[in-house]
Amino acid sequence: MTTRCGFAAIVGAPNAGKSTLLNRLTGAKLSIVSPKAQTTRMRVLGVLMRGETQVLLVDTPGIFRPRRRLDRAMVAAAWSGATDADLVLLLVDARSGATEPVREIARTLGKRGGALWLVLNKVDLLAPARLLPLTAELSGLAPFAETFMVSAANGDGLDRLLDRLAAAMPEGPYLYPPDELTDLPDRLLAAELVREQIFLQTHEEVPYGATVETESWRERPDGSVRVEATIYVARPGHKAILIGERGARIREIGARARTELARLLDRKVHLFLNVKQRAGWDEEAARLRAIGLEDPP
Ligand SMILES: Nc1nc2c(ncn2[C@@H]2O[C@H](COP(=O)(O)OP(=O)(O)O)[C@@H](O)[C@H]2O)c(=O)[nH]1
Ligand SMILES: [Mg+2]
Repeated sequence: MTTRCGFAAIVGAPNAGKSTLLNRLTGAKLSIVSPKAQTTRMRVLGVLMRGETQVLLVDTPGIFRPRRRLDRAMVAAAWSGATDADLVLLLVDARSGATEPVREIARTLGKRGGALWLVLNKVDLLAPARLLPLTAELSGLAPFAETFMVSAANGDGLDRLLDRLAAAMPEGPYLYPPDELTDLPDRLLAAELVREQIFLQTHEEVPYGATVETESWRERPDGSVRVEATIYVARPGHKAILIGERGARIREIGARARTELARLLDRKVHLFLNVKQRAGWDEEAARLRAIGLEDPP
């Protein structure tokens, strides 16, 4: 039996729907999603099987102009995801269209060479007539070998995309066990699910100023797991917001994250959250490493 296996990286501007696409294609909530930009901070791998082919799909942080050390590490992780891949998918929010950041990413990808496909996402939100001019405009910026129009939200066009992806993978042995969904360690997954709730339940700078680390992970004899996680916030005011009135907010964050984690792990979870203030965590190499990022030079 000849097997195929390769890496396909999803890159694009923040909010294009990269994480939604990864989750939809793998059928699992691997990468956290929120309506806010820059939710994804690290590279997340999804393992997809299509016949005798293993597609290793890589979700990346959005590409934008970085300011903080954290932002630089996120953008560096996105570009390195693209560099290591056999194929790069530029995912574009078709409703926002060819914005200047999208054009810049397209031009950069075009110059780097390598196999490049264009995927227009969120086609559920706009009239089909707008898609052709957009395709033409973007195609002028980089040599896309193929173009797809999809909705990561409702699944339109994804079957064809997955078929083409599988056919494009090079021959080779599987790099991951076929029944594995991701390379993300459970501890990191737990921290990410807490961070997702922070993105969904708090506003303005609060989610951007917070990071989550799993401090302890204890298997219990009854098959459940006891997880303790710390949320670090950059500002004292943010701590009060996260905790909420009489602890209501942090309880709600914990309750929802626990439900999601229990579903993904398929076991009972006890989740305990602490909130600590730690000014400047987003400039600390150790904090970046803790969330799977390498410190950029
Ligand atoms: N209507 C619609 N919304 C989408 C689609 N794909 C993603 N979204 C929404 O766009 C927002 C950003 O999605 P996310 O996957 O976090 O984008 P990322 O920053 O590129 O990873 C979320 O609110 C998603 O629910 C789509 O195909 N259609
Ligand atoms: Mg994302």
